[in-house]
Amino acid sequence: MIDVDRIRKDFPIYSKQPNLIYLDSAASSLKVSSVIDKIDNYYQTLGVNVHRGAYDLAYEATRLYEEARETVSEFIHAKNEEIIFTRGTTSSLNMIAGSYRNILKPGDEIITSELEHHSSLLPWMVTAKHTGAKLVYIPLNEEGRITVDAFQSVLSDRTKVVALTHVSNALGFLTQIKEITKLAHEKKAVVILDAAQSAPHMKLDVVDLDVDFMAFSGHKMFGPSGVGVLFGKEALLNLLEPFEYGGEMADEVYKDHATWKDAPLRFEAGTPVISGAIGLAEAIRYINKIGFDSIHAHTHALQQYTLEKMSHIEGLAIYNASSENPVITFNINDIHPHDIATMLDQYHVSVRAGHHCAQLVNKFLGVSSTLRASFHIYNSYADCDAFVASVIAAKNFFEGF
Ligand code: C6P
Repeated sequence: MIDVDRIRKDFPIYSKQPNLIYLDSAASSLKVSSVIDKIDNYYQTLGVNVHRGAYDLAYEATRLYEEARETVSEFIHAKNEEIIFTRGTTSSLNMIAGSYRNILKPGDEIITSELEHHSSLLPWMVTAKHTGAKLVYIPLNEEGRITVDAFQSVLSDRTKVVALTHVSNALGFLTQIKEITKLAHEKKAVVILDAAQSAPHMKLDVVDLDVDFMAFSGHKMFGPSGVGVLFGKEALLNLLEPFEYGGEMADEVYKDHATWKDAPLRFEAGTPVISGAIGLAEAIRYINKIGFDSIHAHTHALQQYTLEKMSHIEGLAIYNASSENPVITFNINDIHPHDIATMLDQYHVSVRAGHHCAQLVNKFLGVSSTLRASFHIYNSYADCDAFVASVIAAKNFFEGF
């Protein structure tokens, strides 16, 4: 059971913004004080580079950085060699799609979907253009979900890459990725999973899911912005060309050629995101302490409670009542979502409005934009009540014109 009053003491923003009703955690979660302290401590007591210096401070910074890698690898059941620290999900997915420009050939197929965030779609769209490979979309079902059957209908011997979202940021739907991966592997295709929205809400086990690559960001899971993770199976990573070239990723350098280290350093050219990695590891320790069962029970209950209250408001279109992630996506009659969001802000309610960097979802729904409320462990039933009251007030206000 989550005690929200107790949890809020871990998030310093609430002491500075006591009226805050934050329902935009799918964009970025609030930050936990132990993470902020850990980052502060690194800068206050170390602040030096890793993997380079032969002095105590450098050894300690390296120890903390590599300990962070171990925390991440345990979190998703990977090996340390399979964890690459990046700038975030976007950079992780761009790295992989970029490296496949050396591998894909005309006629090869990349399976994707209209549910993708632009960070999962656009890198592959550009890689397809560069290589002559073809983007193939899984037809979504009526509700907007990817089904295993629909995936199977587009899978073929030409499929080389399957790049899919685990949980849609716009609708919160969960993809049956384990089943999809099994089928993709029968065709010898690699599976790249965008776990930006699932990592903050559910246990991810890369051995169980068997995906080949996976990406997520620190800032959506109580950690810092500017850091993320690219997981890759060790054997595959070491077959890929490095994505960037520079410090600490080369083995031997000659005048006319060079050899590369193995993963993960092969893919971490230059000074890495040291404080970010250390902060992310602390965020993971915090999540482990709370536990995904409690996180899910609490946020699911808030989602159901809010959906029930919203069902009594006339003129509301809710697009994802069955969503597995705690996200409610909706519109109110013909009122523009940005007007509603601005009005909700008057009631200290923060939600996201727009296309959520997933324009194909809106095209699928036949709307130009939507409102999205998303929940996490610091949200209370009082937040839900205030949100619903503000939606009613905004609706009444705009309908009065
Ligand atoms: N979605 C949202 O409001 P970055 O920005 O690199 O940390 O994550 C990109 C990204 C990739 N995939 C999914 C499924 C995502 O949800 C996001 C980020 C935020 O929905 C900001 S656009």
